[in-house]
Amino acid sequence: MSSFEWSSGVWPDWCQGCGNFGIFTALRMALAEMGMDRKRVVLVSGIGCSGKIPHFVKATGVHALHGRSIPFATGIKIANPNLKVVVHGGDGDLLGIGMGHFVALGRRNPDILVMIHNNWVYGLTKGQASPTLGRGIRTKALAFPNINDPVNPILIGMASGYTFLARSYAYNAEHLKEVIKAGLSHRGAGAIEIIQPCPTWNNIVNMEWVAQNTQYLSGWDPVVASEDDLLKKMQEVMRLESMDKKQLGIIFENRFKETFEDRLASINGYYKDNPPARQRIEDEGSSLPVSMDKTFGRYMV
Ligand SMILES: Cc1ncc(C[n+]2csc(CCOP(=O)(O)OP(=O)(O)O)c2C)c(N)n1
Ligand code: SF4
Ligand SMILES: [Mg+2]
Repeated sequence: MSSFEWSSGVWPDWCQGCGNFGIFTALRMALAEMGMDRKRVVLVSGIGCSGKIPHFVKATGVHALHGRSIPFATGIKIANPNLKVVVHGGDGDLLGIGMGHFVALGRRNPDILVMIHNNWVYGLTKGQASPTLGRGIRTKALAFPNINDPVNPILIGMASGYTFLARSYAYNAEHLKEVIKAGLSHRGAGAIEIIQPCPTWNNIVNMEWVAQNTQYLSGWDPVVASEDDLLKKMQEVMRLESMDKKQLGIIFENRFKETFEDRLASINGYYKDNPPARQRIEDEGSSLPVSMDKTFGRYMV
Protein backbone atom coordinates (compact mmCIF):
# COMPACT_ATOMS: atom_id res chain seq x y z
CA MET A 1 0.00 0.00 0.00
CA SER A 2 1.28 3.47 -0.86
CA SER A 3 1.10 6.25 1.71
CA PHE A 4 -1.85 7.62 -0.27
CA GLU A 5 -3.67 4.28 0.06
CA TRP A 6 -3.23 4.41 3.85
CA SER A 7 -5.73 7.33 3.85
CA SER A 8 -9.26 6.27 4.72
CA GLY A 9 -10.81 8.98 2.54
CA VAL A 10 -12.39 10.70 5.54
CA TRP A 11 -11.57 14.42 5.27
CA PRO A 12 -9.23 15.60 8.09
CA ASP A 13 -10.95 18.60 9.67
CA TRP A 14 -7.98 20.03 11.58
CA CYS A 15 -7.33 23.81 11.29
CA GLN A 16 -5.11 25.13 8.52
CA GLY A 17 -1.43 24.70 9.39
CA CYS A 18 -2.12 22.24 12.25
CA GLY A 19 0.88 20.01 13.04
CA ASN A 20 -1.46 17.01 13.08
CA PHE A 21 -1.32 17.01 9.26
CA GLY A 22 2.45 16.38 9.43
CA ILE A 23 1.93 13.51 11.89
CA PHE A 24 -0.78 12.00 9.68
CA THR A 25 1.54 12.23 6.65
CA ALA A 26 4.60 10.83 8.44
CA LEU A 27 2.60 7.93 9.88
CA ARG A 28 1.25 6.92 6.47
CA MET A 29 4.71 7.21 4.89
CA ALA A 30 6.19 5.01 7.64
CA LEU A 31 3.45 2.36 7.30
CA ALA A 32 3.88 2.37 3.50
CA GLU A 33 7.68 2.14 3.56
CA MET A 34 7.57 -0.70 6.10
CA GLY A 35 5.08 -2.59 3.93
CA MET A 36 2.77 -3.07 6.92
CA ASP A 37 -0.31 -5.23 6.52
CA ARG A 38 -3.28 -2.99 7.27
CA LYS A 39 -5.16 -5.90 8.87
CA ARG A 40 -2.42 -6.07 11.51
CA VAL A 41 -2.35 -2.37 12.38
CA VAL A 42 -4.62 -0.97 15.12
CA LEU A 43 -4.66 2.72 16.06
CA VAL A 44 -6.16 3.66 19.41
CA SER A 45 -6.67 7.29 20.36
CA GLY A 46 -7.98 9.40 23.19
CA ILE A 47 -10.08 12.56 22.99
CA GLY A 48 -8.68 15.76 21.52
CA CYS A 49 -7.83 17.11 18.08
CA SER A 50 -5.05 14.47 18.07
CA GLY A 51 -7.60 11.75 18.85
CA LYS A 52 -9.26 12.08 15.45
CA ILE A 53 -6.41 10.43 13.58
CA PRO A 54 -7.78 6.82 13.50
CA HIS A 55 -10.72 8.10 11.41
CA PHE A 56 -8.34 9.26 8.70
CA VAL A 57 -6.07 6.19 8.43
CA LYS A 58 -7.12 3.03 6.60
CA ALA A 59 -6.48 0.66 9.49
CA THR A 60 -8.55 -0.69 12.35
CA GLY A 61 -9.11 2.14 14.79
CA VAL A 62 -10.67 2.90 18.15
CA HIS A 63 -11.48 6.47 19.21
CA ALA A 64 -11.61 5.72 22.92
CA LEU A 65 -12.37 7.80 26.03
CA HIS A 66 -10.39 10.81 27.22
CA GLY A 67 -7.19 9.53 28.84
CA ARG A 68 -8.10 5.86 28.40
CA SER A 69 -6.48 4.96 25.08
CA ILE A 70 -3.62 3.08 26.77
CA PRO A 71 -5.83 0.60 28.70
CA PHE A 72 -7.83 -0.01 25.49
CA ALA A 73 -4.61 -0.61 23.57
CA THR A 74 -3.19 -2.87 26.26
CA GLY A 75 -6.34 -5.04 26.19
CA ILE A 76 -6.15 -5.31 22.39
CA LYS A 77 -2.48 -6.27 22.53
CA ILE A 78 -3.05 -8.88 25.25
CA ALA A 79 -5.95 -10.43 23.32
CA ASN A 80 -3.99 -10.54 20.06
CA PRO A 81 -0.23 -10.11 20.44
CA ASN A 82 0.24 -10.43 16.66
CA LEU A 83 -1.22 -6.96 16.11
CA LYS A 84 0.86 -3.81 15.81
CA VAL A 85 -0.85 -1.46 18.26
CA VAL A 86 -0.23 2.29 18.11
CA VAL A 87 -1.65 4.87 20.52
CA HIS A 88 -2.22 8.51 19.55
CA GLY A 89 -3.08 11.17 22.09
CA GLY A 90 -2.54 14.74 23.10
CA ASP A 91 -0.37 16.07 25.90
CA GLY A 92 -3.53 16.59 27.97
CA ASP A 93 -4.93 13.18 27.18
CA LEU A 94 -1.76 11.17 27.85
CA LEU A 95 0.04 13.28 30.46
CA GLY A 96 -2.91 14.84 32.32
CA ILE A 97 -6.00 12.67 32.78
CA GLY A 98 -4.20 9.62 31.33
CA MET A 99 -0.85 10.00 33.13
CA GLY A 100 -1.39 6.98 35.40
CA HIS A 101 -1.91 4.75 32.37
CA PHE A 102 1.11 6.28 30.64
CA VAL A 103 3.27 5.24 33.63
CA ALA A 104 1.68 1.77 33.82
CA LEU A 105 2.54 1.05 30.18
CA GLY A 106 6.23 1.57 30.91
CA ARG A 107 6.08 -0.80 33.90
CA ARG A 108 4.60 -3.54 31.74
CA ASN A 109 6.58 -2.93 28.54
CA PRO A 110 4.06 -4.34 26.03
CA ASP A 111 4.93 -3.92 22.36
CA ILE A 112 2.87 -0.72 21.95
CA LEU A 113 4.03 2.60 20.47
CA VAL A 114 2.59 5.78 21.99
CA MET A 115 2.65 8.99 19.94
CA ILE A 116 2.25 12.11 22.05
CA HIS A 117 0.97 15.03 19.94
CA ASN A 118 2.51 17.73 22.11
CA ASN A 119 1.05 21.16 21.39
CA TRP A 120 1.26 22.33 25.06
CA VAL A 121 -2.47 23.12 25.12
CA TYR A 122 -5.86 21.44 25.21
CA GLY A 123 -6.51 22.20 21.54
CA LEU A 124 -10.00 20.76 21.18
CA THR A 125 -11.41 22.60 24.21
CA LYS A 126 -10.01 25.99 23.18
CA GLY A 127 -6.49 26.32 24.39
CA GLN A 128 -6.24 25.71 28.15
CA ALA A 129 -2.73 25.02 29.54
CA SER A 130 -1.68 21.36 29.36
CA PRO A 131 0.87 19.61 31.63
CA THR A 132 3.69 20.28 29.12
CA LEU A 133 3.26 24.07 29.02
CA GLY A 134 6.28 25.81 30.56
CA ARG A 135 6.00 28.02 33.64
CA GLY A 136 5.67 31.72 32.85
CA ILE A 137 4.36 31.12 29.34
CA ARG A 138 1.10 32.77 28.38
CA THR A 139 -0.51 31.28 25.30
CA LYS A 140 -3.38 33.26 23.86
CA ALA A 141 -6.32 31.68 25.73
CA LEU A 142 -4.70 32.14 29.15
CA ALA A 143 -5.66 35.08 31.39
CA PHE A 144 -2.25 34.92 33.16
CA PRO A 145 1.11 33.30 32.44
CA ASN A 146 1.16 29.62 33.46
CA ILE A 147 2.14 29.19 37.14
CA ASN A 148 2.86 25.45 36.92
CA ASP A 149 6.07 23.65 35.96
CA PRO A 150 5.95 21.45 32.86
CA VAL A 151 6.45 17.66 32.78
CA ASN A 152 9.04 16.15 30.46
CA PRO A 153 7.49 13.09 28.70
CA ILE A 154 10.91 11.61 27.87
CA LEU A 155 12.08 11.65 31.50
CA ILE A 156 8.75 10.34 32.79
CA GLY A 157 8.86 7.62 30.14
CA MET A 158 12.38 6.63 31.12
CA ALA A 159 11.57 6.57 34.85
CA SER A 160 8.48 4.44 34.13
CA GLY A 161 10.42 1.78 32.20
CA TYR A 162 9.73 2.59 28.53
CA THR A 163 12.28 0.87 26.32
CA PHE A 164 12.12 3.24 23.31
CA LEU A 165 11.98 7.03 23.61
CA ALA A 166 12.28 9.63 20.90
CA ARG A 167 11.33 13.20 20.05
CA SER A 168 10.47 14.63 16.67
CA TYR A 169 8.74 17.57 15.05
CA ALA A 170 5.44 17.49 13.17
CA TYR A 171 6.52 19.92 10.43
CA ASN A 172 9.52 17.70 9.59
CA ALA A 173 7.60 14.69 8.25
CA GLU A 174 10.75 13.06 6.86
CA HIS A 175 12.46 13.02 10.28
CA LEU A 176 9.26 11.97 12.02
CA LYS A 177 8.72 9.15 9.52
CA GLU A 178 12.17 7.70 10.29
CA VAL A 179 11.55 7.95 14.05
CA ILE A 180 8.14 6.24 13.67
CA LYS A 181 9.74 3.45 11.63
CA ALA A 182 12.32 2.91 14.37
CA GLY A 183 9.56 2.93 17.01
CA LEU A 184 7.46 0.42 15.08
CA SER A 185 10.51 -1.84 14.65
CA HIS A 186 11.26 -1.81 18.39
CA ARG A 187 9.74 -4.60 20.54
CA GLY A 188 8.43 -3.09 23.76
CA ALA A 189 6.76 0.05 25.09
CA GLY A 190 7.79 3.07 23.03
CA ALA A 191 6.90 6.74 23.24
CA ILE A 192 7.53 9.48 20.71
CA GLU A 193 7.04 13.07 21.85
CA ILE A 194 6.07 15.01 18.73
CA ILE A 195 6.36 18.78 18.92
CA GLN A 196 3.08 19.65 17.22
CA PRO A 197 2.36 23.30 16.43
CA CYS A 198 -1.23 24.39 17.11
CA PRO A 199 -1.45 27.69 15.23
CA THR A 200 -4.97 28.30 16.54
CA TRP A 201 -4.23 28.27 20.30
CA ASN A 202 -0.48 28.15 20.77
CA ASN A 203 1.01 31.40 19.45
CA ILE A 204 4.41 30.65 21.07
CA VAL A 205 5.49 27.30 19.55
CA ASN A 206 5.81 28.20 15.89
CA MET A 207 8.54 27.55 13.31
CA GLU A 208 10.81 30.27 14.70
CA TRP A 209 10.48 28.90 18.25
CA VAL A 210 11.31 25.40 17.08
CA ALA A 211 14.33 26.66 15.10
CA GLN A 212 15.67 28.42 18.21
CA ASN A 213 14.78 25.88 20.87
CA THR A 214 15.46 22.46 19.36
CA GLN A 215 18.42 20.68 17.87
CA TYR A 216 18.80 17.45 15.93
CA LEU A 217 20.90 14.83 17.71
CA SER A 218 24.12 13.89 16.00
CA GLY A 219 26.71 11.42 17.22
CA TRP A 220 24.39 10.26 20.02
CA ASP A 221 24.08 6.51 20.63
CA PRO A 222 20.66 5.86 22.21
CA VAL A 223 21.11 2.11 22.63
CA VAL A 224 21.76 0.56 26.05
CA ALA A 225 24.84 -1.55 25.30
CA SER A 226 24.44 -4.11 28.10
CA GLU A 227 22.27 -4.68 31.16
CA ASP A 228 25.05 -3.18 33.29
CA ASP A 229 25.08 -0.08 31.07
CA LEU A 230 21.43 0.85 31.81
CA LEU A 231 22.07 3.23 34.72
CA LYS A 232 24.88 5.00 32.87
CA LYS A 233 22.69 5.50 29.79
CA MET A 234 19.84 6.83 31.95
CA GLN A 235 22.20 9.36 33.53
CA GLU A 236 23.37 10.44 30.07
CA VAL A 237 19.74 10.91 28.97
CA MET A 238 19.08 13.05 32.04
CA ARG A 239 22.02 15.24 31.08
CA LEU A 240 20.77 15.44 27.49
CA GLU A 241 17.29 16.42 28.67
CA SER A 242 18.57 19.14 30.98
CA MET A 243 20.11 21.04 28.08
CA ASP A 244 18.46 24.32 27.07
CA LYS A 245 17.43 23.00 23.66
CA LYS A 246 15.05 20.08 23.14
CA GLN A 247 16.81 17.21 21.44
CA LEU A 248 15.22 15.70 18.32
CA GLY A 249 15.91 12.08 17.40
CA ILE A 250 16.00 8.66 19.06
CA ILE A 251 16.98 9.31 22.66
CA PHE A 252 16.86 5.93 24.41
CA GLU A 253 16.51 2.29 23.42
CA ASN A 254 16.78 -0.70 25.77
CA ARG A 255 16.50 -4.12 24.13
CA PHE A 256 17.13 -6.12 27.30
CA LYS A 257 13.80 -5.86 29.08
CA GLU A 258 11.20 -8.61 28.58
CA THR A 259 7.90 -7.54 27.06
CA PHE A 260 4.50 -7.93 28.70
CA GLU A 261 3.71 -10.64 26.14
CA ASP A 262 6.81 -12.59 27.28
CA ARG A 263 5.73 -12.20 30.89
CA LEU A 264 2.23 -13.52 30.13
CA ALA A 265 3.72 -16.48 28.26
CA SER A 266 5.85 -17.23 31.32
CA ILE A 267 2.72 -17.74 33.47
CA ASN A 268 0.65 -19.42 30.73
CA GLY A 269 2.34 -21.92 28.41
CA TYR A 270 -0.55 -21.71 25.90
CA TYR A 271 -0.45 -17.93 25.51
CA LYS A 272 1.98 -17.60 22.58
CA ASP A 273 0.17 -20.10 20.32
CA ASN A 274 -3.33 -19.63 21.64
CA PRO A 275 -3.94 -16.06 22.88
CA PRO A 276 -7.55 -15.03 23.63
CA ALA A 277 -8.16 -13.76 20.05
CA ARG A 278 -7.42 -17.21 18.63
CA GLN A 279 -9.69 -19.13 20.96
CA ARG A 280 -12.64 -20.80 19.22
CA ILE A 281 -16.01 -19.17 19.65
CA GLU A 282 -17.98 -21.45 17.28
CA ASP A 283 -18.10 -25.05 16.13
CA GLU A 284 -19.50 -25.81 12.66
CA GLY A 285 -21.63 -22.68 12.68
CA SER A 286 -22.94 -23.07 16.25
CA SER A 287 -21.63 -20.73 18.86
CA LEU A 288 -19.75 -22.19 21.79
CA PRO A 289 -20.31 -20.88 25.31
CA VAL A 290 -17.58 -18.33 25.99
CA SER A 291 -16.51 -17.60 29.53
CA MET A 292 -14.82 -14.21 29.69
CA ASP A 293 -13.63 -15.10 33.20
CA LYS A 294 -11.86 -18.20 31.95
CA THR A 295 -10.47 -16.52 28.84
CA PHE A 296 -9.16 -13.38 30.46
CA GLY A 297 -9.06 -14.20 34.19
CA ARG A 298 -5.61 -15.74 34.10
CA TYR A 299 -4.14 -12.55 32.57
CA MET A 300 -5.27 -10.29 35.39
CA VAL A 301 -2.22 -8.75 37.04
C1 LIG B 1 -13.52 12.75 31.05
C2 LIG B 1 -13.39 13.98 30.19
N1 LIG B 1 -12.93 15.12 30.75
C3 LIG B 1 -12.79 16.22 29.98
C4 LIG B 1 -13.11 16.19 28.66
C5 LIG B 1 -12.98 17.45 27.83
N2 LIG B 1 -11.84 17.38 26.95
C6 LIG B 1 -11.96 16.98 25.66
S1 LIG B 1 -10.49 16.99 24.85
C7 LIG B 1 -9.70 17.61 26.22
C8 LIG B 1 -8.23 17.91 26.21
C9 LIG B 1 -7.59 17.87 24.87
O1 LIG B 1 -6.24 18.23 24.97
P1 LIG B 1 -5.12 17.27 24.44
O2 LIG B 1 -5.25 15.93 25.03
O3 LIG B 1 -3.81 17.95 24.63
O4 LIG B 1 -5.48 17.10 22.89
P2 LIG B 1 -5.41 18.16 21.70
O5 LIG B 1 -6.81 18.63 21.45
O6 LIG B 1 -4.51 19.26 22.10
O7 LIG B 1 -4.87 17.34 20.57
C10 LIG B 1 -10.57 17.77 27.29
C11 LIG B 1 -10.16 18.26 28.62
C12 LIG B 1 -13.60 14.98 28.11
N3 LIG B 1 -13.90 14.86 26.82
N4 LIG B 1 -13.72 13.89 28.91
S1 SF4 C 1 -7.13 23.63 17.56
FE1 SF4 C 1 -4.92 23.39 17.28
S2 SF4 C 1 -4.51 21.17 17.51
FE2 SF4 C 1 -6.71 21.46 17.14
S3 SF4 C 1 -6.97 21.23 14.92
FE3 SF4 C 1 -6.76 23.42 15.36
S4 SF4 C 1 -4.56 23.83 15.12
FE4 SF4 C 1 -4.79 21.61 15.32
MG1 LIG D 1 -2.72 19.12 23.32
